[in-house]
Amino acid sequence: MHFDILTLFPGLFAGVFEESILKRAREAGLVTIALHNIRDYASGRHRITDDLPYGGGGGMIMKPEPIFAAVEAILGDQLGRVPVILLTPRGRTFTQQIARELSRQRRLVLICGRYEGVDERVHQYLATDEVSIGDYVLSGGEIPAMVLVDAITRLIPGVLGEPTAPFEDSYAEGLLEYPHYTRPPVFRGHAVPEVLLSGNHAEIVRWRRQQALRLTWERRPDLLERARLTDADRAYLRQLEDERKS
Ligand code: 6GU
Repeated sequence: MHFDILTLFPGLFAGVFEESILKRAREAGLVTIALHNIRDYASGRHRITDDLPYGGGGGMIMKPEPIFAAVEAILGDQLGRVPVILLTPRGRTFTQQIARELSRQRRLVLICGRYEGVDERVHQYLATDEVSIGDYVLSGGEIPAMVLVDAITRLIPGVLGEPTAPFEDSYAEGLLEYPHYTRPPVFRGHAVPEVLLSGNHAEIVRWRRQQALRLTWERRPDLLERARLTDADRAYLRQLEDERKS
């Protein structure tokens, strides 16, 4: 996967791609990331990238010309064949499903908008997709772009050690994850659940599944509607409902 990230603040990305899984994915050649400063594509002595909004009002608006020029220069004859994603609060809300869909591309362009706004012509005639990472206000699309790169990279075959690992993650299965413990067996009087020390693998699998179901039922019952559930899962959830009533 190749990511082209267009931003007015390339410095914000320093470090994020240089540790842990992203670092290893890049070292293995599974992911390449190019940061492009939009200002380098602005014309004139001052290389201005924003301007006042037509119609008045506060805030500055990102001008269309430097953003179009950057995408056209970066993509060349690939223009029209690579998704161009604008990070903006009005985009579709990013989910694991969208991460999976985007991970199947070989190249993605990510445009980081600033919150005050991006000229509407960029939304309409340059972006092929618009993505938000949730219902809260950020100063710009840089952190959202990092979120996309991280979530998508984890799904690229070979990035995580074990090929099945991402599908065990909470949202892939549609449930929150079961609780994890490591040594020591008793920490400040709080013991690790007995079953995990029992060596009974079938019991451990059953306990973890039930814990995942209980956590999801308590905290994110909305997820249960789309989760893939077995008959045993449904029986356990009915038991939880009955316990709640009594
Ligand atoms: Cl993509 N941009 C901004 N500015 N704020 C956000 C966002 C994006 N997603 C959530 N909040």
